[in-house]
Amino acid sequence: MSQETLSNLLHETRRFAPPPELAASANVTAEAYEEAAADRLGFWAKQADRLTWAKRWDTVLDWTNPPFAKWFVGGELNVAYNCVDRHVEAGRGGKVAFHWEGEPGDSRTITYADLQREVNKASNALLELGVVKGDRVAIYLPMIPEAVVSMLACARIGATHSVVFGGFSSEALKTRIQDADAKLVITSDGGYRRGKPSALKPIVDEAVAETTSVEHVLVVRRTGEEVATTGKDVWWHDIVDRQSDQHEAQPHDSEHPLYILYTSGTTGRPKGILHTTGGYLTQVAYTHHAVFDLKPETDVFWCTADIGWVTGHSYIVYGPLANGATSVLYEGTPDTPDRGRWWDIIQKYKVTIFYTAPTAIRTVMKWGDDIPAGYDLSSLRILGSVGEPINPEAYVWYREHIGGNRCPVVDTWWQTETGAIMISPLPGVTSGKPGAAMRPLPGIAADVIDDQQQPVPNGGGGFLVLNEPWPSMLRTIWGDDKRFLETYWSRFDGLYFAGDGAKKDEDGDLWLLGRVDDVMLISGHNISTTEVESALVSHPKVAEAAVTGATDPITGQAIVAFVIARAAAEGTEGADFVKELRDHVSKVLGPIAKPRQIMIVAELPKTRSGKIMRRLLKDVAENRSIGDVTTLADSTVMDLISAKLPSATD
Ligand code: 6R9
Repeated sequence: MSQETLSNLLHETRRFAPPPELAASANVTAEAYEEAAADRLGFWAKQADRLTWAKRWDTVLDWTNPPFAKWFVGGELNVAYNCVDRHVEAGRGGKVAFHWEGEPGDSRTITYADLQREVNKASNALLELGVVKGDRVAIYLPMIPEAVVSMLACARIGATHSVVFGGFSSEALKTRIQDADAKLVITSDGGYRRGKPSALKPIVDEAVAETTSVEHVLVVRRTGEEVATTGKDVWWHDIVDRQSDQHEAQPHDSEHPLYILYTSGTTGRPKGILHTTGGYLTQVAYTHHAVFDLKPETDVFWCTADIGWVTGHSYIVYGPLANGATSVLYEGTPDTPDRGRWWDIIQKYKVTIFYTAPTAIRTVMKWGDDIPAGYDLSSLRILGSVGEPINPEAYVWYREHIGGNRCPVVDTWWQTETGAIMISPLPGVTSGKPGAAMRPLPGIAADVIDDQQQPVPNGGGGFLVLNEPWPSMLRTIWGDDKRFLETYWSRFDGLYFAGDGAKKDEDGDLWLLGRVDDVMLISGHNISTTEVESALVSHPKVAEAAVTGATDPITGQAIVAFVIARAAAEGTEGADFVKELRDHVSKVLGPIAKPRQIMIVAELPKTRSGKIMRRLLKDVAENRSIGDVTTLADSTVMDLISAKLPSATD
């Protein structure tokens, strides 16, 4: 039996130092780590001063009743004022807040002054519809400016928003409306996706018909397609457009509920993650400033996430706007009208900071290097990654083919629950290691521990935990304190357990190894799916890989891999290729990690936010009927993979 909690098989020696000019003018230097270590709460108080408070707080942190934290106790502020009005008051009303790009090619330029008028009008419309402070509002919209305006209008009047991703079913929308007891739903006739209008309103009608709390449905006209109307409907252009563009923002308590965002994790009933006001805005503003080195005067920031995910909340809306940034907001998919669309947008708006997910990076890698090579991407200076571990090879590809070998890549680890980035390089400080999220940010305390709650030594792997409360932490699961305690605070005494495995390398830097539920037990060794996937992706013909453990009579579990080949690669079928890949993994990680079986597939099952659903692959690998596929982005993917099964054994 091995002593380790989680094996450390992958050894990566490449290093990328920060570009000297970037380091010389970086927003945050290495001193921030020392400063925060010397006085963590003082450090966060200083960051809270980036915001404009109507009433200053009395106490930075109240942790007398853990894990129920209160940050900036007694303080009062208005989030919308901080994100919009104060920039206009400072004379920056003419600055662009969003370059919005519709999928069909239409666009809108929205300045901070425009945003202020729109948010004020929407706030007045919500009030006319009877929404008051403390009410919940469900937002089910495509990536159009009204999505941002709706969120800010809620924040302004103190209504708590619950954004539901526009790709979710009416059933998912219904349960979220019910759980939050939403009074209003904001939606649109539809949005554009893959070159055609995609309707949303019928989905809302179906959901709302089965709920009792909703009084009105506010509908934005986006596609102009015919929609059925119900007695609850109000058109956005009928009610919002005629409102006054003046609205005086009232301050709200620092712990006032800002939003609920449902996260399903990999299994189980969705959890309504609750975020509040002062601490949340402090940490999203600080991390956006620090991790992306944002220079609001010159940068153009683009986060490709959907507004329905936490990444969209924190790094499209609240962080960038609190910092007065100029951002890109794009409605559609990366391959409409062709696979160059994202690079075209970067070229058009001269994007300087680009933040996306490993799944997207691996997809564009699969499509081929020649596509981004056809565009001018020289405006870029920093690249970010979020959502999954980034495989070293995908990181290096991203750095080279998108970043022209000049831009640091920041791999940012965080969760819906943490609200903001927690572990990440600092682009002007850290020498990046491909695949590593590196260190907790200044002011954040994280560690990797074993099952006895002891920190693992350098070189060891285990459970990622957060040792101290942080400003943007979730406050509870909406309506379910007990589940909040059980889910996050019960496994280790006094620590927040994130559900992820991680390792500390020889220098003590952190590498994320995926969800601990996915860890495989092979002949007594705990092997992470991430390391085997990264080894597969390091083969030049492989674009993407997903790995799962399947029951095995000899080794307990055996490794089964699903691989997508790069489009331009040749000889990617048949037993020879499979053998080549098995040998490759064995060479990179050691014979213990050699997959028993490899299937070459065209697609992998992913959640709508792009995370691989290994649970479903395990069903295939163990020849079971396939489990719940309702959270899959494309439910036909599993049929394709299952059909591969008979010929796939090596
Ligand atoms: C922001 C977001 C959270 C889970 C998290 C982890 C995975 C996110 C990661 C990462 C490795 C990174 N994750 N970022 N794993 N490296 N840089 O994605 O929130 O949708 O709640 O997912 O995503 O497993 O626990 P959310």
